[in-house]
Amino acid sequence: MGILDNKKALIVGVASNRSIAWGIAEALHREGAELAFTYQNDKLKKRVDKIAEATGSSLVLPCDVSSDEQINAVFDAIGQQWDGLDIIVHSVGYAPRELLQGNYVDSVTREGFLTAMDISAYSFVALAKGGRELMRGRNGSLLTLSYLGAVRAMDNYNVMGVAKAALEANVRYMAYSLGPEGTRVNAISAGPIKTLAASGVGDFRRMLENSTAKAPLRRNVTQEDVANSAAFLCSDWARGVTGEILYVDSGYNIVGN
Ligand code: NAD
Ligand code: 0WE
Repeated sequence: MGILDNKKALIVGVASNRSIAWGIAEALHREGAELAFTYQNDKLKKRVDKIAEATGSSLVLPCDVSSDEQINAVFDAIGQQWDGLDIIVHSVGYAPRELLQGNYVDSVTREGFLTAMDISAYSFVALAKGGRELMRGRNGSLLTLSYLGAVRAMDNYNVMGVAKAALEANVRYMAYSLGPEGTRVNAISAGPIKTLAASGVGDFRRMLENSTAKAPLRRNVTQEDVANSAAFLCSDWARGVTGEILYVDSGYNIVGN
């Protein structure tokens, strides 16, 4: 007996065994969900195949979220295998690397800004659009991943902070829009975790040390911490929760000094 028995979930954003999406996939599987996965490109296919196998999934589909054709193809394929869909996990973010360092106003460009918005914010509602009919009327749950840089100006996070702010507003508007058909929409704002997306970041070790020193729990969060909260938000135990940003960050965000 798991809290996600009989639920069908699509996981978008696995790139390695350190990906937050990988941890979420394991937790959803543990709680009884049946899983489908997407991979961004052929380079990542093997890794995603591996976790799909580990979680008994045979639905592994290509999806670069900048392509509406690929998004539509994903839901066509799911519709052929499943009678509906209960959960979409969106764990995707990208901005050109040069924009994630130094002074924000110096480094930002029109093109980089639009890319960050497209991949990190628009893609969440694009997936919601694509999956809408499969999810309608099933008490479904959409979940995305955000970061504190959405609501605070933080060194180097720059244009990603602006994109995460748009993502969090997206959560609220999507919740308002899809609530009448029973679909909930939430985000987890996670503390820093060493993943591929974090490994390109200068000073990441300093950030981890800073959060262990300042966070109420005096430790960094793990993939498992985020994954267990994700399982809750996707489950019927969270039936009354929508439009919410849940901080899973050892309490770092509440500290005022
Ligand atoms: P990750 O590198 O493992 O995952 C990022 C994913 O985005 C990868 O799977 C990559 O394939 C995917 N992606 C990027 N561009 C894409 C595109 N065009 N089409 C399809 N997929 C694309 O890193 P992660 O840390 O697990 O990141 C997952 C999410 O968690 C991101 O939204 C990130 O902003 C968020 N987050 C991360 C941290 C952290 O410290 N690691 C903290 C808070 C929030
Ligand atoms: O959201 C993120 C990661 C976002 C990210 C990371 C990269 C690195 C490689 C988006 N795009 C790219 N593009 C690349 O080319 N996090 C919350 C992790 C993260 O990234 C930071 C952080 C933290 C924390 C960037 C600067 C400062 C802090």
